[in-house]
Amino acid sequence: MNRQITLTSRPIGYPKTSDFNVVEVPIPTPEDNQVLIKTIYLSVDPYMRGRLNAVKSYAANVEIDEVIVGGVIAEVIESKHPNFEIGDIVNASIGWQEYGVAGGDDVRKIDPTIAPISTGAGILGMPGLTAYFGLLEVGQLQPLETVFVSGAAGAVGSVVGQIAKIKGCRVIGSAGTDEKVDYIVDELGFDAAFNYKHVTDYHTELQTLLPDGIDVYFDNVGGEITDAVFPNLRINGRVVICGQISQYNLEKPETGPRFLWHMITKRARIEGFLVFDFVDQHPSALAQMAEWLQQGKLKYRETIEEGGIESAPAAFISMLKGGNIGKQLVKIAELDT
Ligand code: NAP
Ligand code: FER
Repeated sequence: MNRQITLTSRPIGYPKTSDFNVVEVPIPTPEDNQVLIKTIYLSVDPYMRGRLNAVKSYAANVEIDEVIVGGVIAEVIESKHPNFEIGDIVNASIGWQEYGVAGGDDVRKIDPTIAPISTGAGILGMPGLTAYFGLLEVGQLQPLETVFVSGAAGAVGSVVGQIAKIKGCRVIGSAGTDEKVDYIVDELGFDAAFNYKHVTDYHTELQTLLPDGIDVYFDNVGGEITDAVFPNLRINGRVVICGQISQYNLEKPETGPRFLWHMITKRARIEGFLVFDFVDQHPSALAQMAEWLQQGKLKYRETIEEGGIESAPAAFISMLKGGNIGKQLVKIAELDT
């Protein structure tokens, strides 16, 4: 049998485990040009919170009793596609379930000799690519510039800071625990960091850590931290809107200070993006990231919930509340081969 996690009720505020249900269905059968895959790791990501709302966006929302959307790292256990064999490791979007079928064109093969396969959902997957394109393409980062990244100890933010260091930049980050702050400074080489739950005056903190201002702000969180960036931008500063996680679980939208005046005087630019905008360049970026990883220039951590498919809702909620360092995953099964 195949166990799946479905949506029982649309969350109000932070999701609760009772918003989800575990159901059992037969394992599906692949048709021509499809593969049957067995989930090894499930990825839980902030964007899934938006999919649980009734509001439709560029991607369809999850309906009540539907399987929760999401990416997995999986093993091919039956193939009706010429390019895949039993035992191949792939990245696919079958959602929160133990088994699924996918078209051969909709899955990406993972090379298990480069790094542990779990990295295909993290540093060598969607979050790593988000960091890469957000910083280098949207942010147009130049050598010797100064970077501030919020959400700096997470899957995306931890990679942003390290790429900025590879490019010879000064980088500071914010994160929600002292352990995370120590990790990004001591292990990842950030120049400085602060715990946003202990600091109250973000404006003064940013001024102290980057007295000459910020060239690129990589925004993962939004809210008050982001408000404090605008007065601290340098001339021609860039604000990259990657995520706004501080807003995802609010029951009532926030209105912040109106700081866009600073965009005028700083001739600054603000731009949002989606990692999928750069899909044509994903293969070359992944090759670059793999090289940096193998050279020891990029490091990563993962927070792995070992409780199987039933524990996916709890792992998701924990990630939304900051329980993870680096990429949050759920281990679903062992490899067969
Ligand atoms: P992540 O950072 O690994 O995990 C989420 C983190 O958000 C938590 O660990 C928590 O860390 C932090 N957080 C939660 N509530 C917060 C709040 N109120 N204020 C500040 N921080 C808060 O997740 P990720 O996968 O790397 O994603 C990071 C951001 O990038 C998210 O906003 C996500 O939506 C966005 N994203 C965008 C794209 C795109 O294509 N644009 C793609 C992937 C991800 P603390 O302990 O530090 O609070
Ligand atoms: C994300 C946040 C938001 C993300 C995608 C979105 C892939 C898109 C949201 C929408 O279209 O409503 O982290 O990651």
